[in-house]
Amino acid sequence: MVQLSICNLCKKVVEKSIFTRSKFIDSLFFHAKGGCGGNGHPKYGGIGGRGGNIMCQVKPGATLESVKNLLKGKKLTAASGEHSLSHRLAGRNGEDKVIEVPAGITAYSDVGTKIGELNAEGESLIISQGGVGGNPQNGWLGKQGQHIGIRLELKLIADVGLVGFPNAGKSTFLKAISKARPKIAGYPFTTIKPNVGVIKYDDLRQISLADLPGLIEGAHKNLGMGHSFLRHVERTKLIAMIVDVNGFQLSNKHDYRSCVETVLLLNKELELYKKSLLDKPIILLVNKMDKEGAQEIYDSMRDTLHNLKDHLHNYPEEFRPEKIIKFQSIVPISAKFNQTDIGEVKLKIRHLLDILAEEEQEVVNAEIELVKKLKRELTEHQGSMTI
Ligand SMILES: Nc1nc2c(ncn2[C@@H]2O[C@H](COP(=O)(O)OP(=O)(O)OP(=O)(O)O)[C@@H](O)[C@H]2O)c(=O)[nH]1
Ligand SMILES: [Mg+2]
Repeated sequence: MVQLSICNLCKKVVEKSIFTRSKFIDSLFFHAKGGCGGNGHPKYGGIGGRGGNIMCQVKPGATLESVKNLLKGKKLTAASGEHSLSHRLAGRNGEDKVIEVPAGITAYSDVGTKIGELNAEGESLIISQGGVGGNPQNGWLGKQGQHIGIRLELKLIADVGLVGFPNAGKSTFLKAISKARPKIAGYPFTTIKPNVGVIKYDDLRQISLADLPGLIEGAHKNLGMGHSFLRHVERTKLIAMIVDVNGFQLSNKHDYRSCVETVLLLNKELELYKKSLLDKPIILLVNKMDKEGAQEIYDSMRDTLHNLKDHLHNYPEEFRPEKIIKFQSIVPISAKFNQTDIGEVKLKIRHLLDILAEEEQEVVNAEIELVKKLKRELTEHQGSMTI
């Protein structure tokens, strides 16, 4: 079992400081009620207006914080449909209520059913239906709108997700490779909310990179910041794991972990969160190579990092993941001091994403060919039937 011998008090302090400092919200729960349908007019056969729907729509700049401020803890209700009147038999529909949300939202009902996803600007989704207006089928009485508990979950949409223990240099790397200016400091949990930066290339190609709060051993047991931020890695195409060549120690109350051990433990935390994350291409960045003695340490573990599987037996049970990562690339870097290293990683990331895009295109092309073939066979079959 992967778990640090973290004392409860220490855990509480860590948790408290995270939640009191962090304003970032990546999930939100509220009640929504679609508008009531208007009544019909039995005498003249008039139909009541439909109640307004409640919908979410992607708007650049929107955040879940802005949604929370809009709701102020209240239930959201859309307008009722108009009754059918003798001078206007078709009652007007109630106005829809539109909540502006950031891209990357998944909406779930209170029983956990997925209602839908919103991933791009302009997309919208009805989360609570307005009631139908009164008509002959419902005895001319407008129906109540749908009353539902809604959970919105935000998953950042970035091409690359940075994963590592605290202090490994994730934010330093983000700063070096993009124009983002995240907070950097020599203590753990400096980053308490995800930051996204954009890597720009000379030919105007852009690749986005998300710097996530550090993981610690036992994140799957909700230690430190837990696994909650790993959800943002789910939508990335590539994972960049970053480790300190000198290893990691959360505090002097915790055990020291060597660089290879941190790699194995991160492998295990990713696996415990969601095994399928390990199907993504993953690169390993061994950071702080400018430090004294770093090259010797790197040389001594180089073979192990390239063939983790073959060296697993040298590590105790609690370090052994079931599915071991085979890194696409392992690059020693100094995120803080060596811009040449950063340039190399920049090219590698682009290259890997291009390969991935080509592979996806090949799958799409194969599917198109298959559909064409089936259509051809069907037409031939139909032809032979009519003879
Ligand atoms: N010598 C050296 N120090 C580095 C390098 N990269 C980062 N650091 C230092 O390591 C410390 C942690 O860097 P951060 O970038 O804040 O680390 P992080 O992984 O974002 O940490 P959290 O946000 O706490 O998870 C800072 O003091 C950095 O200056 C490097 O390449 N060489
Ligand atoms: Mg950071």
